[in-house]
Amino acid sequence: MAQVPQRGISRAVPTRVERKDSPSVYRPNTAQFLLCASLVLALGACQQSEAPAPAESETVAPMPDAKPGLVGGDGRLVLPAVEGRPGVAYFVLHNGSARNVDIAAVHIDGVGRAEMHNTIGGSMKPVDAVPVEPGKDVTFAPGSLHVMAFDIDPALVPGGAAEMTLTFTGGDKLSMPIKIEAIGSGMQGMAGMDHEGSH
Ligand SMILES: [Cu+2]
Repeated sequence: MAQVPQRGISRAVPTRVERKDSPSVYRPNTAQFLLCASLVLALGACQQSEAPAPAESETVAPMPDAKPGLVGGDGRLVLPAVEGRPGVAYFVLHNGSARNVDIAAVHIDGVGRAEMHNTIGGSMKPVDAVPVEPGKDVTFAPGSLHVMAFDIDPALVPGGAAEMTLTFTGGDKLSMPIKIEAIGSGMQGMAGMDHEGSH
């Protein structure tokens, strides 16, 4: 007679394999991603997508520029003392081309809106375009030309970096890295400037 061997364990053991269908979401460094995205726009190819993130000790160096002869540098975004207020960004642009150029717009990744302003006689006014002659620099610095940064992403924190893109009249663009800084000793130039109510 056939004896069915009695297995020690008769209770049904679920053998279903836990298949978590949660996709393994790869979250690239947002700044890197945006940087790359900007480069795609600026260069037409993401040539540096494999490059590791720049070392933090590395000083801000001019990025490859899309518009020959134009070099941006010294970019920094100073965060407001109080979240929700506008920040201010500074940079230097060198026009090494043989032509006049006009900065028509500024974009900063992580910033909802960026406006070029000029401070004249203690008050500031929006600037539509900033001309730069061949061979000359234009410097955005406290007390003069500056970029007001509205609606700043809280992800932008002191010590971090972002990407700033200048758009020139005619549509050419130039991107450069900018350092994120806390408001500090270098900011006296903005003291007393009230950006509220005017925007
Ligand atoms: Cu301003």
